[in-house]
Amino acid sequence: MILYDYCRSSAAYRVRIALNLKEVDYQQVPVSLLAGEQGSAEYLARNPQGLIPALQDGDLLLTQSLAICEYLDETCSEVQPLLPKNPADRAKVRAMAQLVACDIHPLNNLRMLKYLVSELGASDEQKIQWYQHWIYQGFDALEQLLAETADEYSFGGEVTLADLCLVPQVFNANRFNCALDSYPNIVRVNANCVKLKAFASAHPDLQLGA
Ligand SMILES: N[C@@H](CCC(=O)N[C@@H](CS)C(=O)NCC(=O)O)C(=O)O
Repeated sequence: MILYDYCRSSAAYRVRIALNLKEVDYQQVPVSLLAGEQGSAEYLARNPQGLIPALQDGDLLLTQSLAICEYLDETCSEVQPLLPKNPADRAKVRAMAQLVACDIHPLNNLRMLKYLVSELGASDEQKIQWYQHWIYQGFDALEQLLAETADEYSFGGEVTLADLCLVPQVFNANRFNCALDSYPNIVRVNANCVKLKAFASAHPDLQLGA
């Protein structure tokens, strides 16, 4: 498989963790967000949204990190399931994953931050305030959900899709100096996950182009 990737893309970070957990051999092709390569004609042919990641599996080209993670889960179902078996539990795990991927991350995406600064004239300080605001609002809710479901990981004692979203979001929160003291469940789950090899080797600092 080929992952069109960027080291600090948190959506790609989710997929790197999934590929590692599933023990899939894959090749990384870096697409630099800093250089704007996501907007090149070559990349737009792979993902018309101009967003990273995209995953190529033979002739199949997939976009959207959660869709890719679920594809990997279904096609490599014998290794480390990412979703519980029970429908109610699956819905809870997906809700935590989507809280991060659909309701925090898009508000703090690069194109959003660029628009705030270049089109709406936000200062650097306002940009950081915006970024932290949406993290805190999302983490307030996630912390409450985790209080019900978390043990070692977001949903009990097994790694799930929720953890694949939580860890990159905590990485972003730390990059933007968010105070995480009032989120003991988030901090604990993150610390447990990053000890695992699949998470550790997906870390942004260890990727091509980092
Ligand atoms: N919902 C998409 C989001 C993908 C996304 O926003 N990727 C970011 C990097 S984390 C990106 O490519 N941003 C480019 C930009 O904002 O111009 C997914 O989960 O794959």
